[in-house]
Amino acid sequence: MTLIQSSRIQNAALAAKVVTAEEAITHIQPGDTLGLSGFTGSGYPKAVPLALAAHMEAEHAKGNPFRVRVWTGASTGPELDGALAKADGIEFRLPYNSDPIAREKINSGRMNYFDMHLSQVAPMAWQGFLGDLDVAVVEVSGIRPDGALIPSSSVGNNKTWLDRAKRVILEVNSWQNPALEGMHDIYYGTALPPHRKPIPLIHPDDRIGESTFRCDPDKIIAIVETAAPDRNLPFAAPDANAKAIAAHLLDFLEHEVRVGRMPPSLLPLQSGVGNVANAVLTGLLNSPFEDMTSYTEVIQDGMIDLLDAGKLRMASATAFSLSPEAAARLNTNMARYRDRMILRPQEISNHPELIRRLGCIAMNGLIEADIYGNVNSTHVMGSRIQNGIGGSGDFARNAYVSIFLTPSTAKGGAISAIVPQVAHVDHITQDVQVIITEQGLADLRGLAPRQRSKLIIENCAHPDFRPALRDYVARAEKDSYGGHAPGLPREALSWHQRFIDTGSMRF
Ligand code: 0RQ
Repeated sequence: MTLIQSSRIQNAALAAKVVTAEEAITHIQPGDTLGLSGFTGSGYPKAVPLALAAHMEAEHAKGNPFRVRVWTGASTGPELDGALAKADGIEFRLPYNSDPIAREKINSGRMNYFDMHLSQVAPMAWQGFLGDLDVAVVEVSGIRPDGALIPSSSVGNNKTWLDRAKRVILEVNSWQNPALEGMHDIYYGTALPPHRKPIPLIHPDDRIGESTFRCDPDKIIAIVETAAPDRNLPFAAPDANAKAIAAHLLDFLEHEVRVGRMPPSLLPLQSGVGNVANAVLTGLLNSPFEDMTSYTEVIQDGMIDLLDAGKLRMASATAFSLSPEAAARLNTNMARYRDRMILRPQEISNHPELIRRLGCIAMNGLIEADIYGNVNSTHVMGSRIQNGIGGSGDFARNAYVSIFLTPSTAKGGAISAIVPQVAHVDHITQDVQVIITEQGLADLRGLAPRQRSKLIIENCAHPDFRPALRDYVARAEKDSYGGHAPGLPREALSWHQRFIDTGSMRF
């Protein structure tokens, strides 16, 4: 690879450390733990992981095992998770992953994966719970004359990786817009107990930190220059189900405003990943709400549309997750958006204290929910990981109101998203206040399990699956060991077993 030598590196001592990606990876040894930048397909290193994957493949061909432990912010891109997983180079990974090759390795038992709450990654690294961090590999968009690092299109755990790693490799990506400078808010006030203090953030648009990362220059062992785009996958256009889900959500929010439980500008919005979440944001475009804010983890296309329409006053997150079209729109007008967007470390964007204080409206997707309102966000049929819990737990538990959204069926109607009992639990019934499908909405607030089951079945389940669910509940209420949350253990997971055996949950 040739050296680019861009003007993005304005510090002479650091400019002298520019090398090729192939030279940079000589600082990475088998068994090392790497802290990599990257969150939902933005701001991840692109050249070093590719060079490392190629080197691993060459070593594996010679019979020399070369695998590393990988910590990231959340999902990255094919050049990182995809390439390293394909090379069989990841021994262990945390947290959220959406890469299909890595998913396959995890589900085949060849890659260890620790799926954890996104807000907890940095604190647990500081607490020493995760072991030592050998090398940070972090993409930045530039280096200032004083050596301060200008963050890229995601912040994620980069502050912690730069602080904790023994050695640091930087990628300076000149594809990233220089006008990103000033958008970030890097908070340096966190501490370990018993020295923790309240985080001084009262409104979603408060700035409480610095616009750049600090990094001891002596730890920076190599700098690689790149000019490569983020992953930026297109979103599916909202289908009829997504539009119906968005319409039910809008009805609910309008009702909450009418009865005085929310102000007319709502409360800070958190929107999960995926097509349904993005469709919901699009639905808010035609809502009566004005002057909205968001305190969330990713800024998706729908949020850019809301900003453009003047409906959203500002958006706080830790990363972008944009289609190529929205990324181009953002890049062309970055200076205009910069004052209305803030990117923060994920321990702050997802901090339970802040989510509770701000009163966020949490809106997340799910794999399946059960008749009592427990939610599985992660494991298909209880064992096959789809992505990971991501930030959904951070928000669901601490939100003002926690809403889950899903089509009522999956896989062409073969699977019911409403089941007698979830096969894996991510969000317990106490953290799930509203469930919405294209069929309708179940407002579970203040309801006992027997009341919840009726509402979820009648309002949310697909009509094809309602008779079997009603039958299950009727028999459970008669024959269950206990009457509080009636269930029939022998039958509770039989819907999943039927799918595994026949390819369908249908009777
Ligand atoms: O798989 O593409 O192979 O067909 O799951 O499902 O319907 O496209 O929905 O994109 O909104 O994702 C829960 C996965 C939903 C997401 C989940 C299959 C379905 C499809 C995607 P295919 P859809 P979405 C904060 C929030 C956890 C993290 C989170 C997610 C694929 O929302 O990862 O909330 N959430 N983070 O076919 C079998 C079922 C299924 C099913 C869906 N019941 N059985 N397969 N699928 N339901 C943001 C961050 O943390 C970064």
